Amino acid sequence: MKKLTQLRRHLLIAGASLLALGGLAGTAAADTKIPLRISTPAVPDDWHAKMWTVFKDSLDKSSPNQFDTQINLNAALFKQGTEPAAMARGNLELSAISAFDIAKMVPEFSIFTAGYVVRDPQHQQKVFNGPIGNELFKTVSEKMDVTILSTAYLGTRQVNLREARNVKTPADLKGVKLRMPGTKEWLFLGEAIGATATPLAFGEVYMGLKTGTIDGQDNPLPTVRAAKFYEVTKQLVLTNHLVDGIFIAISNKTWNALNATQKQNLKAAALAAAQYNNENRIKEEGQIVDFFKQQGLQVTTPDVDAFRKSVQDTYAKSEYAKVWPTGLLERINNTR
Ligand code: KDO
Repeated sequence: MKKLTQLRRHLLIAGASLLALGGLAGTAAADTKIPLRISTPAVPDDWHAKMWTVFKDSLDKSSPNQFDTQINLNAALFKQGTEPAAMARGNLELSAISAFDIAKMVPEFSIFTAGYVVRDPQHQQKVFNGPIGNELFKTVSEKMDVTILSTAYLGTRQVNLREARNVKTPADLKGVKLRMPGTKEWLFLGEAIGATATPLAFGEVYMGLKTGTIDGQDNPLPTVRAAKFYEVTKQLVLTNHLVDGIFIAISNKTWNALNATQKQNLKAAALAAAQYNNENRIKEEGQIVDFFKQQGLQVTTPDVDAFRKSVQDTYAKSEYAKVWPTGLLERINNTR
């Protein structure tokens, strides 16, 4: 009887040790996965939020058990605009950064923050997937310590007002407190279209519109839908003032530590994500106006040529244009 109890105790101890070993092995496997923390202010229902799931799925398929992809939306991990610094410090692996984020560190990139330079999403892809993109992305890597993997179309920015007004030219936006993201390049764009630009983080725009601390905001129409800005505004003015892009970028600390196959798979995942975003966003932009009309918004078309002329003149005379490399604007214009 005593022998039997002793045997049982031995068996129990052996079992417990095996379990512990199994647990350790499990932890070791998880620890060897390369963490890919992603941070974006995008709201879950927007295409450039959903594209990260496409990115994750693609990577899990091509490189099973190698990456631990963690998607953080709504600026839950890093505040809007602070992602590039976090990536350079090695506190964040991936994000989709704007031309405005890049222009802070690579001044010539401000050419893509200027209104009416990029013509449409196809033009955007040709510019960034060709020699211009290659040259500029090399400088981005050197100066910002991040590698751009693909270019996603954020959409064409439109003016969205809390109270309807007759807007034909930039002069008609005089005195309108238009929210822009909080950097001087963004504020300059808001002023260039004729408004009084005021900085506010994306996450605070809905409340700003609801309470009236701002008179309007600008964003692509799919974002106006996804972030529900249509609930607290009465008008969309189709200025088409910026064909906006965001760049899927990875910290060089992470990128340089990968082997060639991992790099290839990561690049493929970023291209798949951008393609998913681009196709869906372009399709939605083509049919979304009816949705806003059904929601009771006025959708009006201003004199876009007057906006284009005024905005292009404003940029041409600005400090920004002084640092644009000679011939770059022509090269962009001539990209077809
Ligand atoms: C915005 O704050 O208006 C903006 O559209 C700027 C973009 O660069 C990007 O940060 C975007 O917000 C967020 O991803 C939310 O859609």
